[in-house]
Amino acid sequence: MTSGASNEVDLSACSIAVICGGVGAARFLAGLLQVVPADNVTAVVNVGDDVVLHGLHISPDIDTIVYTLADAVSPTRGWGLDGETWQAMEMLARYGGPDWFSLGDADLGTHLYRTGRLAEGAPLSEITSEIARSWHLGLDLLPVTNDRLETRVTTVDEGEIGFQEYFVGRKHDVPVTAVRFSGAESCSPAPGVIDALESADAIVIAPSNPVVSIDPILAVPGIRSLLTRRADSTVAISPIIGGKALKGPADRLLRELGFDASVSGVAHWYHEMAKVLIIDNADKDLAASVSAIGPRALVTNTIMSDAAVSADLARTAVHAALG
Ligand code: FO1
Repeated sequence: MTSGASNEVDLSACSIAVICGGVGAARFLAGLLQVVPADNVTAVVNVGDDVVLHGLHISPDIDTIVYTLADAVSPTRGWGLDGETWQAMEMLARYGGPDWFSLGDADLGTHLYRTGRLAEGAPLSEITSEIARSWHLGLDLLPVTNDRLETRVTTVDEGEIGFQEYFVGRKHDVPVTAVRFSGAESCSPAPGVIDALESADAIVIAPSNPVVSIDPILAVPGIRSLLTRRADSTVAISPIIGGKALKGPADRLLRELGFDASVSGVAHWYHEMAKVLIIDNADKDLAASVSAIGPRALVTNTIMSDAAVSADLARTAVHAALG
């Protein structure tokens, strides 16, 4: 266990790939872009949360990262746009249309654009880079695959439902017995994903939900074996702090699927593919048991309450991966 990495390496020359889910990953990327040039960074993003509603293709994890890095995200929700209006949803509700998944009027513009470009035959990766470019994000933003990949959740009382039906429709407040990623076995990594993960000096698994945000990415053929082969350059950040997830159902999903809802459970989850697991100060007493499971525990502040903490966490993670 070390209390932080030495800082002698010049990060401006390092290429970094980040395995990303939604809100936690977006905050981490915002910290990372304070400490390394954006064009050194590639984000490989989960698309298992994607959903087609009202005929529109919605990519929540991609959009959460775009809006966060563009400093346009709603600070209270962590997703969607700040200063949003909801007239389209109100009109939909007037007609009794499905309004359980809140799509703001400006946010709808993103889904209209993405859906229109998909209809023209553009791959999701091309559309995502068009969207990232229009917000001047600078980093490479890659969906893990351009193919269909859908996180499906089996609940005790209803059987298998879609991820957003679970996460939003039922407020992730129903017990889960299984999670699967429909389409995983036949999908392939999007252009640039394998190259980025093969060539990155450092790989960071962002503090996202291991079960439903990181695992869909690992389920894409070739990704898990690549990260396992490159474990020596890979660091994971625990999204579980003091046995709890800061946001979302990561703790209860780990428990419901038979893992400890703790940094030890996360260490088991990532032990093959990360040489270091960064855990929060709140879990310093568990560092020895994390290191005994596999990844070396590195204790620091992982609660990204402001830009400075996010930057420090990013700096610590990259130095640990390079170390
Ligand atoms: N999360 C909610 O809890 N309620 C919503 O109504 C909701 C709408 C929504 C619309 C666009 C978008 O990009 C994200 C949205 N999210 C909403 C978040 C979404 O469920 C994400 O998948 C989660 O944040 C998990 O990554």
